[in-house]
Amino acid sequence: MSDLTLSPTWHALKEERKAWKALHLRTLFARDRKRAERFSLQLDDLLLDYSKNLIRPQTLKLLVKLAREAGVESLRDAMFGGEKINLTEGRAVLHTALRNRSDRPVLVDGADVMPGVREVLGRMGAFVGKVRTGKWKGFAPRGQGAKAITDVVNIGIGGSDLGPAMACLALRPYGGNIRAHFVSNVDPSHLVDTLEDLNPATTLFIVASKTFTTQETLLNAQAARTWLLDWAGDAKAVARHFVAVSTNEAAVGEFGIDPANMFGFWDWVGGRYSLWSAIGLPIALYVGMDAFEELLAGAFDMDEHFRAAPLEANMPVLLALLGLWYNNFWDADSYAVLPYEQRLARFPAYLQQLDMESNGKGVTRDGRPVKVSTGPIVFGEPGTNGQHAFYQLIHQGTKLIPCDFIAAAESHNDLNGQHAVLLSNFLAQPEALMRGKTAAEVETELAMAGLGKREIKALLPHKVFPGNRPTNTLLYRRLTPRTLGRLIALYEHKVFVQSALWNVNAYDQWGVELGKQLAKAILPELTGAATARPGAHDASTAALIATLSAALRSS
Ligand code: G6Q
Repeated sequence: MSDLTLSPTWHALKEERKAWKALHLRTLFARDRKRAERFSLQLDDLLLDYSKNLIRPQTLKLLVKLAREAGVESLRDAMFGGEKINLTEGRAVLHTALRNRSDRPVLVDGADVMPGVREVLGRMGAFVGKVRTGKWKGFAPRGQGAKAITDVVNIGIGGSDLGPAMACLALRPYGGNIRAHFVSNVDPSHLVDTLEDLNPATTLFIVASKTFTTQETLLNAQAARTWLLDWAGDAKAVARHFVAVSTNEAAVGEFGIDPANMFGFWDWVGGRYSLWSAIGLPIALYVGMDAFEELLAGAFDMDEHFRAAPLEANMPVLLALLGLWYNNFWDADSYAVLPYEQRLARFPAYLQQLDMESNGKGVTRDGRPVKVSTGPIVFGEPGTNGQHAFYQLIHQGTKLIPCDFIAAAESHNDLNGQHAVLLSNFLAQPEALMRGKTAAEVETELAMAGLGKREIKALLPHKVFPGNRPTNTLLYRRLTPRTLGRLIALYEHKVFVQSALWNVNAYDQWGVELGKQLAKAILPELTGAATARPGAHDASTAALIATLSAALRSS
């Protein structure tokens, strides 16, 4: 792909940015009564209102033209078609095959992957059925009866944790008689605190690791096995209380988990895109297989939309282009995801990995340094909590932070009209960010409140809101499995489109390797099993190792 920044469209967008020095959204809304309608898009009950963005029709035209020039459509088709677009790992990228609800085959190296996908889904369904109905029993130590499973503990990290953990919290109203817990951190407190209230007789562990070599996961899994065996006193218990989700059958066997209790997936499923695979097993156990399949169906709805809708009416494409507009033409380094839905509390953390691990890249797909700013910093918290914390900076700070506001029209549990209060805030914040408050408005307000001239003069600059701060509003009827599937897939494809625009590989993550390598060298030095060769570390790291290794020895 040729350098996009050299294209006349890129240049025209720079000019368009200059024009915005004299534009304010408040005026544009006043001038164009149809603005909200013009800049909204609906997919079933999912509404994207992007009218409070710093765009006008010509801005959007240029952005869409840029997407065409970047070859977004052909790269999208290559991804869905099973081409090995993850160049540095030589892999296809087919999380979309995992939720392919059609009977279209999906070919990798000429072979259809769909029979394998369906086979694993079938095995998951059978297992989930047994566990949820109590037919799957835990181990029975001598003299005790076998008990049904009540608690599932997923042991996994990164892509093998964040998606399922986020989804289980989001889908709590669909949860049944099984509780789901997630242990990811190698910090022993995570496992210890989780096991504290659990009964080994009724606990099932899922060891979730694509590679089955991840240090944190294997250590936590070994500690969990010890906990189980301390109770059972018999290694046979492992087969009743441990299942694995992995692509590495040999390592699963070596760990002592019966391959019959392993659910597989494939190298063409990236970790952070894997919740649709058997990595979603804790979700299926928690909400049941039907609801899990609804989640897949929701993602499939978004896949179909993404494949077929013209770029100008394509939700993931629009979100991606708006993101690029701020990132590359407004120097916005970040964006905030603000779900007005407490159960989406882990959604920002999930998106953080999805976006920052995918597009936090400094070289192009062919290994040259990128010329423009790439993946943004993602952060967020549920509203209204965030309003009482960091929104100040978004309203009046010196940085431009585009925001995505997300909410459901209906709550699963309305309490004394609290949902309406939540929604009033959800509507007020984007309105405030867009409109701002002028000096004249502040002056009138303060005068009406009885303040004198001197007081008004002193307070006025603090009370002005510049406005013109961009937001997207995403609204759906209710947070169902299907809606959640659509929402996740929307952001997955948004991230993909941006990677195509920036010409970076969204599907590798070499940046996580160096720290792991160094930790491997430091561990024996910390425990005293090895001494660092002189000059192996900088003075700061060497002194910290000395302090901590002394602390470890004396504790
Ligand atoms: C995701 C990353 C990373 C990965 C974890 C866990 O895209 O590759 O977060 O998911 O490192 O890896 P395993 O599943 O192999 O244990």
